[in-house]
Amino acid sequence: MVQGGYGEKFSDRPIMTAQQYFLEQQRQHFPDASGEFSWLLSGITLATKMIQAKVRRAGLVDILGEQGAVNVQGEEQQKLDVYANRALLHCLGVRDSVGVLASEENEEPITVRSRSANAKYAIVFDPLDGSSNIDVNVSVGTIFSILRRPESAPTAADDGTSDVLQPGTTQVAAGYVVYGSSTILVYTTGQGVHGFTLDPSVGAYVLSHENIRIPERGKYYSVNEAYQDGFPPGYRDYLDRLRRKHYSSRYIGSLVADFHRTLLRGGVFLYPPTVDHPTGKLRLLYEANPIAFIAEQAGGSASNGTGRVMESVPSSIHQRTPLIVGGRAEMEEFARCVEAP
Ligand code: P6P
Repeated sequence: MVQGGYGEKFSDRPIMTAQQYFLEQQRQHFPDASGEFSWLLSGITLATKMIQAKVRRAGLVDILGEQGAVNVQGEEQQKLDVYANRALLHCLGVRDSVGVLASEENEEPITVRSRSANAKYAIVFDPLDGSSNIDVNVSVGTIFSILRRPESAPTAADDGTSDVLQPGTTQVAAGYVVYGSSTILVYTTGQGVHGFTLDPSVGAYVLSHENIRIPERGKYYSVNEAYQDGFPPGYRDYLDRLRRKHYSSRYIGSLVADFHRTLLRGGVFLYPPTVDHPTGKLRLLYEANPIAFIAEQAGGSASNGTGRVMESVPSSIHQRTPLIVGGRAEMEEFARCVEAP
């Protein structure tokens, strides 16, 4: 057995980087593809490597604290938010296959190319979700969703909005990067869910979690219990049932971190309607839909409280939604408690 450079024994399987895996998947499932999609995904891996380098040094350089500006959400922009947004806009904007970019940090979408033959894709992203946790060293994340631009000719006033206002069922790919104890990229193109851990010593994302499946039943529920009194009755009944089944509670307050644990360990994450956010707090296009696509591809499901969240037809880019996402058993119980008429 060859002694591995990681001080462990190499398995017979070669070390597979994310770039190799993208190409392998493309050869296997899209043999006629031109490689432009894999090239597009490499824009995300590059940008997130740049972001993680800043996140890892946030305490050492003057990048902590607030930028002073206020973003479209009315939230104090953390300096890392601004950096992360610029990194993604730059790295994706130079990919010829990208036509439109829409970010949580920008009020309107940015059309980087007209609907030329090449600029087929629109990408929606949250550059640094959970950024209010940055200064206290809690995991944060980048979330992205890739859509194919409609074939129809754009209207004269088209500002890219029609490219991105599509239901989650039309996503061609989705994923997130969680900047935690390690930096992990999790993505799907509809061919299962796969995870890659960044090896900073070589600067490559290496396949570490192939074909992730969310456990049929977990032992955690994840919700901000401070808002419980404002949840609709069915939600309170649902949570009581889980408690009676001896579920434990885990809540980080960073969507990517809370979902990543749910994906790997099972259970359920909820952000229900609350008094302050009667239509939910999380964003449909660049938080709920990509997370839902991954959950469904991993054998779980995701609801907006009345049905499949990916079937929601968006009416605005920064639209909010309730999100309940988890393993089969927890989501069937939720459907009985809340969705059932
Ligand atoms: P609350 C972070 O600000 C975020 O957008 C998500 O990452 C997270 O799940 C949610 O808000 C936490 O919200 O109201 O529980 O602090």
